[in-house]
Amino acid sequence: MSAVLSPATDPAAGAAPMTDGFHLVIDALKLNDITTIYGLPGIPITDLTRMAQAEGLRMISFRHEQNAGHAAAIAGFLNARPGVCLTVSAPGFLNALTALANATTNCFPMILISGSSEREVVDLQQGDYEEMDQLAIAKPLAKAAYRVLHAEDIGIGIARAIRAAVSGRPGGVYLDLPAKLFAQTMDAAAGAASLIKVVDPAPRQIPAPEAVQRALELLRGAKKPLIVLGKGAAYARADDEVRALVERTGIPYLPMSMAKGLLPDTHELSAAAARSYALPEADVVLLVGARLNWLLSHGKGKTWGGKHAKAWGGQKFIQIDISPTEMDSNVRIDAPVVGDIGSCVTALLAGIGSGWPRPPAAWLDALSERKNKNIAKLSETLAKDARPMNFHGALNVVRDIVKANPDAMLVNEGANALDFTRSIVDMYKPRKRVDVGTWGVMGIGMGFAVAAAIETGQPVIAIEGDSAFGFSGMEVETICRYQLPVCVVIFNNNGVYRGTDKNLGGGADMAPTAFVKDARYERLMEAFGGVGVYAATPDELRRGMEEALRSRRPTLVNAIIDETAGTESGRITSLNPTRQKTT
Ligand code: ADP
Ligand code: TZD
Repeated sequence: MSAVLSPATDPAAGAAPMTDGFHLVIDALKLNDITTIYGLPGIPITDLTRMAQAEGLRMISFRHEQNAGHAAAIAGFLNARPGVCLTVSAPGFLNALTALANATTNCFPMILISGSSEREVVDLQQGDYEEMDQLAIAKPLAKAAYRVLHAEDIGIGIARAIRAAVSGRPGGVYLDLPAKLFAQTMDAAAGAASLIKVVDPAPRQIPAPEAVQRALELLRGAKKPLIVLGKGAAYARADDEVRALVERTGIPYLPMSMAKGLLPDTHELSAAAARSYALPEADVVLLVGARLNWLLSHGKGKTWGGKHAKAWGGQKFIQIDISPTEMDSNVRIDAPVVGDIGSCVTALLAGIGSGWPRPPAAWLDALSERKNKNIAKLSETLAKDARPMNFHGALNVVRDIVKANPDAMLVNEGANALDFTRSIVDMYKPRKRVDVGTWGVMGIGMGFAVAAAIETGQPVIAIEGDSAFGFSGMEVETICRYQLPVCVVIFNNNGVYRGTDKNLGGGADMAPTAFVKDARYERLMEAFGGVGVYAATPDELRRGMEEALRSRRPTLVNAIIDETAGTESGRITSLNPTRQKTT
């Protein structure tokens, strides 16, 4: 417990030591094992950032709050503890809101702490410096939002924020700290006593035995069972249990993108390479920490059993999730199992025992056949050494490098750069892949890369579309400043999706999707003392990445990709509204 002496007290005269709002915030975070703050200083939190550093917290200072927010959110995902982002009022707060909302959407535990202006002035709308009713604005974007007005309530405010962020379904929490709070003083002993070390912040939630029985019965009767692993399963850190569930039942599984590596992608029961066959054919699907949202075509239509539904009554779903209201959100869930994944899978395993019958050979063989065919086809495509380099040529290199460095973190954003990387680059260990998630949001790249390096100590490879990189590119300075082992690889095809679009009006402006041609992105990294690499061939890319991983120096590889490669919106072209005929 740190304490400052109030200037008003004279220790010699025996007056009690005092503390203040600044130190109570810092002490409350430290008491709850929060060791790092991601943020950007300014009024009224500049001194808080300095004092936090003085008190042994790591203060990672960014160039834009959105990136600090994304860093905090992914730190939350990687640690299953809230990541903390600290910003100034109004504009700084607003800059971080995309990250807060993205954290809530993706179920990442995060706390956004923003300084704010004086309540009296804000509420009367008298025009304070950076005036804004931040709490009201944050509420619909956060799982919970709180404001602390009195120093003696800081401990409670931080405890509530921590519990709200990590208990049940994790999410983003907003904590509003008005400027005046920081300077409030109170007796140091009373201050210490007001702080709370949160006991069991994310309590286990044990599933009901009858829910487990219902699920087991359904699974036992399946002819073509399938397990879908989502990022909730990665977050839950029940790696051994999830692996045992797959291996003891022998049921094939599909990993969602951030669940890749929970079991190695090369596992014989991975059905990833036969996804488009497995989803519509499966008769019983066990969802583990994955929502039936757009990423899984809402559990219906031709991606699923739609075309056969009439013949065999449609697919049956078992869903494991901590959120009871997730059930039936898109289609009927026949066997909901509500609880934390560790407890739910453990309960299922107890019922499965050791003599669980393997799924019918016909199902396993049909999947293997498709899988082997698709893998062989992919190997052929990857082996082609196209000039100019295309996504496959470049990803053949990235795939080898990730295989040789399975502990490295992989950050991934873009459209084609995302979709191709997800399907081509195998992951070998849990929680190594972090990406655009549920929203498909651009701009997570450098924030995620910074936090991935800081939180894991491992080298980070960020595979970025050239458009995607632009949303957070200035943070290469942050990467250089903290000397982080981050290797950014930009798949540079001169534009959003591709670089070949023309102005349909025939004017001098470039098309909305086209960028400056042959931009030298690698020089951005050189500007701050990092290593820049220009790579026009797979060999140059390989050498650049290998050296970056060896040296652990901040590196940016500008990988030149054929500007005609790729498709509009990558694999989600179908979501683009199409122009209607008007005549
Ligand atoms: P993906 O995008 O990988 O399919 P989603 O983000 O859609 O994954 O789903 C993650 C799900 O995991 C959410 O519904 C969330 O409630 C759930 N979840 C998160 N943590 C846990 C946990 N510890 N136990 C059970 N469910 C969890
Ligand atoms: N803005 C935000 C915040 N998120 C978005 N997803 C988009 C805009 C729209 N968008 C995509 O969905 S992908 C993408 C944008 C702008 C960039 C695609 O181009 P890229 O990748 O260069 O990053 P590829 O590999 O060239 O397709």
